Amino acid sequence: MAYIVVATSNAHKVEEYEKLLEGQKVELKSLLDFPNFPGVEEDGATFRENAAKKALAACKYCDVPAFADDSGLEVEALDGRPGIYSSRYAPTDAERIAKLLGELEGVENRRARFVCAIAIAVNGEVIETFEGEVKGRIIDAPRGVDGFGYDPVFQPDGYEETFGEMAQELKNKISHRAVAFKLALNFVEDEMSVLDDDFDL
Ligand code: ITT
Repeated sequence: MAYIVVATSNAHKVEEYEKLLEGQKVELKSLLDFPNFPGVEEDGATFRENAAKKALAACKYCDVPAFADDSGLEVEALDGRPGIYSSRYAPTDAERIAKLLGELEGVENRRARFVCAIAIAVNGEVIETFEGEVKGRIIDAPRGVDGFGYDPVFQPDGYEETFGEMAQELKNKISHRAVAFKLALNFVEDEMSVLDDDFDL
């Protein structure tokens, strides 16, 4: 079966993409399957630029179609921080959450959004990028142990649960990643000719 590489070493992202790709005629591999992949410096100014860099590097290294996701949390009261620096904001998920709640202590405006940019690279070229978002708010103390990253403190609009409490199937319907991925999948289905003949998505 043809396979596609998602250019991430984040096992939680891989799990979400495996679910999002369920039922499609393609096998998903990730950089966890390519332990010697040299890595990419995420020095772009935007989610889209970083996603494009990651997708291109993986496509060239693995010699198959690849896509990458660069994602993060933008908090209104922090002028969009941590944004593209979400994974580098502090060393661990717990420290990132603690730092975020510390910065927001006493701050009334809790509005935030998750953003996900997905880039697709085929035959050594980035062919398209897509962006998805989910809006919500940052709560005062973590709730739930599911998901990853900032999930336990993010409550999406229209729901009582945080992403950390929500069933994965539901997060996978409404998340920034799900929205961007749907756009990417529609594009691939419409533009199948850009892919190899045996790439039967
Ligand atoms: P790769 O670059 O290998 O894909 P990464 O975790 O470093 O893995 P990013 O550079 O895209 O990925 O950083 C995304 C960070 O944003 C991630 O580490 C989380 O802290 C946060 N984030 C993104 N999507 C999230 C989600 O669905 N739930 C919670 N936090 C998320």
